[in-house]
Amino acid sequence: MRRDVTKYGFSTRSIHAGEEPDYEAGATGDVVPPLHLTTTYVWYNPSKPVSEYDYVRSSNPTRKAYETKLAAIENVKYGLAFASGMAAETAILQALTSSGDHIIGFDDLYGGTRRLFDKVYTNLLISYIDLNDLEKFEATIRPETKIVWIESPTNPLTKICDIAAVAKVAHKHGLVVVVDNTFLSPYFLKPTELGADIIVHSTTKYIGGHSDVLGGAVLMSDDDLYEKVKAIQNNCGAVLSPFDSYLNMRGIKTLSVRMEQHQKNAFVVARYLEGHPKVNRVLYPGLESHPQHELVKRQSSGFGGMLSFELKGTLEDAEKFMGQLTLFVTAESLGGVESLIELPSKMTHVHVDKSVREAIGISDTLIRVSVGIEDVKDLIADLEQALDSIN
Ligand code: P1T
Repeated sequence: MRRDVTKYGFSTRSIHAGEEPDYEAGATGDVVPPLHLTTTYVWYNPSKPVSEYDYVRSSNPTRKAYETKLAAIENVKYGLAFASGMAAETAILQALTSSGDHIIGFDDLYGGTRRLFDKVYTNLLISYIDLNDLEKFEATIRPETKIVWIESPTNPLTKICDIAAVAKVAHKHGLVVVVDNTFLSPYFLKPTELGADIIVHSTTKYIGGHSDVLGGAVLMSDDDLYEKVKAIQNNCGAVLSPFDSYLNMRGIKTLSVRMEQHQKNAFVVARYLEGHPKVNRVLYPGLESHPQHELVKRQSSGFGGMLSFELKGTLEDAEKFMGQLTLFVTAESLGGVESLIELPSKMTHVHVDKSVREAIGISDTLIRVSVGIEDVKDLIADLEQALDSIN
């Protein structure tokens, strides 16, 4: 190891952490580390492996490099890569809970996370509350409560959680604070610096960045938490493949420039929609009109590329508008270079009860946008012609 990357800034760490040019005499001199596809590793004899690696599920040089890079950009000690965001979430639940335990979740989590809690972990008790009500949060904690689960901004309402305030109460009661940092990415938000114990990512989104790699990650600095989640990673086996690890390492190298451009475009789109007479409200944390704009400014260095807006009219109007778009693609997921648009009430959050959706503000005409990094004038022109086409 010739260099200590911890002293460098975010972009430098994104590019160099976990990677070393190959200077060994007689070696290839690779600047970019090679992709190691082998599933198993040779031993000199049954008591002496040739290297630290024995079998790919336990560890692999490419995944290790990627996990090191992930940890470096989140400013934590350990990174663990999983086959999907849901696999990463499952590993946390497997590692830290047992039957009868209680979890408190922010009331607007990604629909798939709610489905995992409600439909798979039926042996756990789950309370969904507005975590900005700290008194209610503290009153909801019971002796069996193990975890508080946060997204900030939430998916799709872009609600912000005061992570430091929640962590302070949580730690008083011995809870583990989990923050899903998928939306802002480590470029804009460092949850552990605000008191979070564990960070979880759907790396399928901004980390990969090109809508072509499914993956998840769990990050932390605590040795005990690491050992527990690492044991689940190896024992249950939902690891990220070497090839996907390689692609995500490549994705991370441009994370900072992509996030800046996502945000720049999101501002233009949010302001355009906010001024449009056919739009009821726009939810983008960067807008002064966002109810928690001051909080998000205080705890993160940016606002990201995700926004939601509510169209005036009916579900049919929303569907007609989306059907008229030619550049925005109607699809689930987010965080790729291309702009995606979706209707949470019929797509990502369709399995959340309608009464729950309505109670928290996911109306039938709420549309979520993952603003890509195309030329923003093309995005605006597409929105304009589609808005013109509805009554
Ligand atoms: O899809 P997967 O990589 O398994 O990640 C699940 C997940 C976890 N956390 C958040 C905040 C997410 O947004 C997701 C996946 N979300 C979508 C597919 C979506 O369209 O919102």
